[in-house]
Amino acid sequence: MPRSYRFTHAVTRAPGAAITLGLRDVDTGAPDLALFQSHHTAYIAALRATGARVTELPALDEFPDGVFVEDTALCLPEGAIILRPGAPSRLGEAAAMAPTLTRFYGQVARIERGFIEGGDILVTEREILVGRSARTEAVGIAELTRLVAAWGHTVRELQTPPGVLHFKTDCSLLDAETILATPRLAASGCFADYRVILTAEGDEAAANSIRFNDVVLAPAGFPRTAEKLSKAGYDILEIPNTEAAKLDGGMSCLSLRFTPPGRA
Ligand code: CIR
Repeated sequence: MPRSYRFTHAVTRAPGAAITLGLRDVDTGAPDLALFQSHHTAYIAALRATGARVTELPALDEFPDGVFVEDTALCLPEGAIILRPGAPSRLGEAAAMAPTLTRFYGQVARIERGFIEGGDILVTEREILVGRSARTEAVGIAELTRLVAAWGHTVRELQTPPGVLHFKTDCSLLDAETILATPRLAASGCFADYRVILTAEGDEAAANSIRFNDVVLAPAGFPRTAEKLSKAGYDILEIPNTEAAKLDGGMSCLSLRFTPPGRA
């Protein structure tokens, strides 16, 4: 059973009124809360349709980007690690996630030094790829490497392309051997040992998709990339993402995906 994309559980956090204040690289207007909520509901329904048991956490007024739970923790089969987001306004989100993961894992490990966000971490079947970025630095990656080594995982440190928020803004795992990537990230050669499917021209924003059990959740609005994936044999579920996209968020950011120990 591939542990890098077969999961029993997911955790999400509702978008709250503060979402209009969320971080963004380029301001294309504030997200509309009601529309964001309806997209989020569709996203959760899609996760449930894959067989996930979804824990829906309430919005946190003090954290405008709290809906992007992926950045707060890394969940592996052996344990969960509370991360240290590099955006100062997001640091406290990680501590807020700890009680929920403690419930599933019994105890959790923590990054104590440096910064590292979940969006920069791609777990494949054989390794953990981490991109250095404006949010993820060497000290944080070294901390992660030490913690996961105890569980038998190896970390490969890479570079998130300049100007790109997170490593996974530009790539996703499709199966044990296959990665969906933008041409600009694939050109770095970092996926030389994998089969790579490139996003269609102009579809960079489709690269952040997620494989969860038998389906790939992909942002709606990128028919050419969706068709490439369908032709390659993947079962695609398209989820509207216009509001999260205004805050540089996509499919992976909106959930933590895992199988608690003892349930594999
Ligand atoms: C941020 O800038 O932190 C949020 N507005 C978006 C976070 C997206 N998270 C992710 O890609 N894992």
